[in-house]
Amino acid sequence: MEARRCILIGAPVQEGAGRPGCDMGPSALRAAGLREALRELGFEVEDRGNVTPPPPPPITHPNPAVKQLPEVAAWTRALAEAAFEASGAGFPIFLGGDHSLSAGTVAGVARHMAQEGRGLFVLWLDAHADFHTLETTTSGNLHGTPLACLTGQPGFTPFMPELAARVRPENVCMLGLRSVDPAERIALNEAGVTVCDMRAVDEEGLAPLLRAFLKRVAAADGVLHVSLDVDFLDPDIAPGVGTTVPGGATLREAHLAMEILHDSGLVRSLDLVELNPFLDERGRTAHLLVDLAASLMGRRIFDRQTRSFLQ
Ligand code: HAR
Ligand code: MN
Ligand code: MN
Ligand code: MN
Repeated sequence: MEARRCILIGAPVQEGAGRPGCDMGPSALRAAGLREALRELGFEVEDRGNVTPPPPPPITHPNPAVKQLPEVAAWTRALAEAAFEASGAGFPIFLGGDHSLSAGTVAGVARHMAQEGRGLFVLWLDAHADFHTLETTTSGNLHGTPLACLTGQPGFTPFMPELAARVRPENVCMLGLRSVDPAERIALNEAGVTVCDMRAVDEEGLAPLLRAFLKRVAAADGVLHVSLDVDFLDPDIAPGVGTTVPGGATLREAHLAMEILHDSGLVRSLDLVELNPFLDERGRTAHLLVDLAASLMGRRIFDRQTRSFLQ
């Protein structure tokens, strides 16, 4: 891939969320200056615009709670293709859109990395586990399912597009977790996903938890996809999301996570998801996401190694 090229891909998906508004996410992230922030860091930025999904396939699922499965399946197919193409050409940043989009983006990135012989690891920054299957979801909102789908949990075929490459559950780390449904708890107890809930963050600190995971990624010669759900953050600093859960990451914790991720050199792609501009306060959450993305991509003021200010 070209190391200094960022590729922006809009994914205005809202069919997976319980309330409308996430389809405005890509526009808000653009308006908040994502492209300009990346250019300032020295990246070439290619904005590929928004993905358009194919017509929804005629599918229904026996679980009557499930909502808008055909639409989400169509998005997944289109986004997996867009992500596969973009990962070969630069560092893709997927502008959501609700979190159901990650079933497609991560599958596409995983397919590219599999071709290069690199195992893909995923850092899931989220209040939620998003580990429901189509059978277990009770809300029926499919943004509660992508991590189960992309790790190949049972029952997604033949409803969702066949995965070209699945991510091993052992390669996934959830960080920021504080809202997990009963069925997700059962599935996660079996799955082998690394779980860092907010209590672990409180007791041990975010940095050592994240560093332990990054060490595993590096030891396996893997690469990392970061999926950042707005509700990972505390609602006091990030109100522009439909599923706020109190007690999330602070501004400093979130930036520190991004800075550590950048320093690792392991991150190859990023989802910015669940931003709902309709619920935001004067663009505050959109601006915060842009700042966090900039930290992940290398924004710094001081180099602690050389003890000098960066120009
Ligand atoms: N677990 C709940 C459900 O399935 C809430 C899922 C909410 N998911 C997101 N993304 N907002 O993390 O309905
Ligand atoms: Mn590549
Ligand atoms: Mn989520
Ligand atoms: Mn969430």
